[in-house]
Amino acid sequence: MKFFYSPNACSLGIHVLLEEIGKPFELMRVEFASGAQYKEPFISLNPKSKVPALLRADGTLVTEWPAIAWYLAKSNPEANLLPQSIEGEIRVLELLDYMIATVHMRGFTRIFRPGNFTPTKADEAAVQQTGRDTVQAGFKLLAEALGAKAYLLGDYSIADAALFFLEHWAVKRAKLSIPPVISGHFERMLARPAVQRALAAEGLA
Ligand SMILES: N[C@@H](CCC(=O)N[C@@H](CS)C(=O)NCC(=O)O)C(=O)O
Repeated sequence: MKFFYSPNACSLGIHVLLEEIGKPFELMRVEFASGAQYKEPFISLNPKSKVPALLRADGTLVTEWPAIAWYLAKSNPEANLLPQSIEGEIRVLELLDYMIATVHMRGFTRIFRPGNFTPTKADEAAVQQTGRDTVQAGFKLLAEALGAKAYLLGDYSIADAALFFLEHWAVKRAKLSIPPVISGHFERMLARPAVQRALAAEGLA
């Protein structure tokens, strides 16, 4: 299996899940600095020009964070990365969609790539502020979802790996404050050997 990633991108969360599973995989770095995601050979493999992407042994590609995480959890049941009940599964899907489609794509992407949201340079600061507001509102809701539990669903699941990369971005990239219960979750994630291995492999430790 080949895992396409870029250091410090949202692929970090999938990297954590691959480390949790512990089976061999090949790390394929996509150099965003040189625009490799928009060039051959990557663009033929993934015309979406995005990471994460997972190339499986049968030659088929899986893209989109929630789909990759779901595939990894379902194909490695012994890793216990999903709740057993339908109720638990729909809550994971609900959280994943919110974290990726809203907090990442409508929040952090505005902060990191304001130029994607406006053609006018002078508007970029306002775009970034909207991004910060979206992220802060997101963490408030996620803090309520987490409550006093150690992990979002109680037991560790793929949803925690998504929350982890958002926390990492808030603290290390965007320098945003996060609610205390989210900080506690971040610390628990940082203590997991799989997280430490993923950070080290991406040069982020
Ligand atoms: N909807 C996609 C989003 C993936 C995404 O936005 N990835 C970013 C990195 S965090 C990317 O590859 N960006 C490259 C670019 O837009 O140039 C998913 O769920 O995987």
